[in-house]
Amino acid sequence: MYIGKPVKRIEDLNLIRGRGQYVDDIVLPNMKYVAFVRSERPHALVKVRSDVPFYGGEVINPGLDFPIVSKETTYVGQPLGAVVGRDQYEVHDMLEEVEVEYQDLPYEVDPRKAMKDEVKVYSKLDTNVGLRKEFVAGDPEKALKESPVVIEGELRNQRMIATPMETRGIVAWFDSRRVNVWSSTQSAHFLRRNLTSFLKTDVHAVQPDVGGAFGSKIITHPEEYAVSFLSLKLGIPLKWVPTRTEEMMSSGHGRDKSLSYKVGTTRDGVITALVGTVIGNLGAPYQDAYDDESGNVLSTSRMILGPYNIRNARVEALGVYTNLVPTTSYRGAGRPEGTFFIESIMNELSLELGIDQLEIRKRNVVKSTPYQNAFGITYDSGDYTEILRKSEPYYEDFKRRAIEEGLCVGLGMYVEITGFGPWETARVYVKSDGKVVVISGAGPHGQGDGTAFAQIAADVLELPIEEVEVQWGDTAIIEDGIGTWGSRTVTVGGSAVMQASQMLKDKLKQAGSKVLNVDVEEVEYEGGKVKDRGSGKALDFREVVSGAYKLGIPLDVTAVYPVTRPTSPYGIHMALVSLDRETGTAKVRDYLAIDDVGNVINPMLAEGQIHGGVLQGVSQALYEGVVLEEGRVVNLNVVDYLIPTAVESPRMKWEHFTFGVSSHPTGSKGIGEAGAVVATPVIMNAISQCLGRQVKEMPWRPA
Ligand code: MCN
Ligand code: MO
Repeated sequence: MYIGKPVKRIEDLNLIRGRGQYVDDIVLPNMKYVAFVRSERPHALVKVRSDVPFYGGEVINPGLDFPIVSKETTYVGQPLGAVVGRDQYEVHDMLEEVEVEYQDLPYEVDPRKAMKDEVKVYSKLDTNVGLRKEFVAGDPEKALKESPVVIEGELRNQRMIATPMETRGIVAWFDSRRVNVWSSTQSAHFLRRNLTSFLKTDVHAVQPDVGGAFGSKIITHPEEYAVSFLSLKLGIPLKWVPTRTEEMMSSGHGRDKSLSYKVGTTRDGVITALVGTVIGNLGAPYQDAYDDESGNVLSTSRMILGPYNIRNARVEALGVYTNLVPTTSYRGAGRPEGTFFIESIMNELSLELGIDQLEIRKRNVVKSTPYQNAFGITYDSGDYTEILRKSEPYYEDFKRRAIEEGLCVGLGMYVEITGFGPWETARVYVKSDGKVVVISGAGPHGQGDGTAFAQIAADVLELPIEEVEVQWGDTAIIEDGIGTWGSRTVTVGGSAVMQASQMLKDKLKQAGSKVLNVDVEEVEYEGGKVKDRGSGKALDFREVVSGAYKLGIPLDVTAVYPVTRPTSPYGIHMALVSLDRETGTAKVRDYLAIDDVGNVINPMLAEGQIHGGVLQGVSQALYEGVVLEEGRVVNLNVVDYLIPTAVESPRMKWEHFTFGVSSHPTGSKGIGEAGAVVATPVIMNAISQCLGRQVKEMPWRPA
């Protein structure tokens, strides 16, 4: 059995030997390069004069300002058009031959002001409010009035930049039949669907090796539309790879949400009512980004209730357009914001009422599952009280060390939603030499799901894992697919692999029985062998396979696994933090994650996800965040933006329990985002405990 074991990543041998193939490694004959002229103003009418061939919005999307601007730009960094040249050097020189005349228009980057519609962030909008929805349960106003304790305030979750190791990038080539694209993306299939409808031409999309994405490579970006279009128009292969600064100014930003709240409790800290308004800063009105981010604003609003039994609640969700780069999913996609809001509130209550942090959570936590929260989200399984109990000895130990060493303890609990639908595909086939090939319609890009798929297929087919090869990220090798996001891949994609492997096993049994000349009911499959129960005669795997080929029985199956409902991982994390009273510098001394993600397919991969996610969460609390000056982001490189390194990574420990599984065949729940969902409030709560008051803005920088 491989499931549940720390099998080493099958992905890594190539990558660590420098044999990965990323977009920028792809070179095609006669390939030319593309560079984009980008807006330098947050809101303006533009006129372009160019001494070199220039392809603007009027060429690519006549009459429209998205994906490429025709007339009116709505954020700094927005692509106004492209130039095409011999190499990266020539195209960047060519950019200097393009002159842009701006006629400035009033701009607004603050969603609270943009909501008033005094300034239209884009002239074709009727209102800057792009999304407005209310969630209500019980009678929150009455409950609030009757609450002996009421706290109120405003929490801000700052604008972030995903910043994966590899930037975006695309190569596009029209081969006279279809447009072939290689893109640093989270889904070849999603990209193919979008490009096909934009170009009205058949598209073959490939996701080569991808150096991370963290949500920023889900949507189809303006540059991907433009480069594909130009390759078709010019009939030559084209490549675009941005500089790091370009990437940071024009790839989707994340988070940027606030909550103003009123929360009522009993005297012993049981929440009786929650009333609030979530405002999400959508940035500019680019439809592809809106389709992604509006869902995140709603998810924040519905998940504000957290793992707590809150029955009287009203949350108004607002998504507001501004003159900033559009926001899109960033690791956790709405759940980190919701978790930050409710966990900050919990900690504030603990400080206000003088009730221990763990104790106040115990008093509010959901008592049994399945549980439907007041806004209709189902927490499918698990035992929330039990996980708090399990955390107690660790918490006591942290508290003792805090006193001894002059440190502070922060706590954060979370529940989230993973394993989104609508479906995922998997294809499994056997070559005539007996090698099994597994193909997924999802698009892992660093997580290691390929290894998990191999584990699953090897277990179902009862074969050594070395016999299984895993492929993904190519629309030509499997009919369709969804992608990798929302911590769905091992659960949804893995369940598809499980089903396809079972279907293949049935085929193998069928073929084996034909070769043995007995009824299929007479044979059993074990360890890759097909055995006739009556005579005891057995065929080994290779004999079954070659027999199947000779008899004309295809060993090639595809499963489409439909998702009936997502699943809810949950857990409790804690940190020991030091705060220098003179400089204000906070440091994370120790970090403990306790999670229940149902069945764990590969504990090494799962723990790795917690490490990465936690570091990103810690970094949101202490380092990262865009700095704005006059409508533009000014910290657009990894040094000024403060991307954490190994030095900033705290010592971490991971404990996991399985108090409940998901309803999917794998029984797993996602873990790809959990660390980033909860780590931020853990750190902010530790700092707040040090200070004796709740800090409501991030990052906590010494200044
Ligand atoms: N896993 C497991 N058992 C479980 C859950 C997960 O063994 N019960 C393992 C899986 O086998 C897989 C990994 O943990 O190797 C993550 O699986 P899963 O939780 O299904 O999440 P996804 O594969 O769908 O990954 C998406 C998630 C998201 S949404 C973001 S954002 C993110 C993240 O993954 N971006 C990442 N982690 C990232 N890690 C890397 N290296 N790069 C990114 O861009
Ligand atoms: Mo994601």
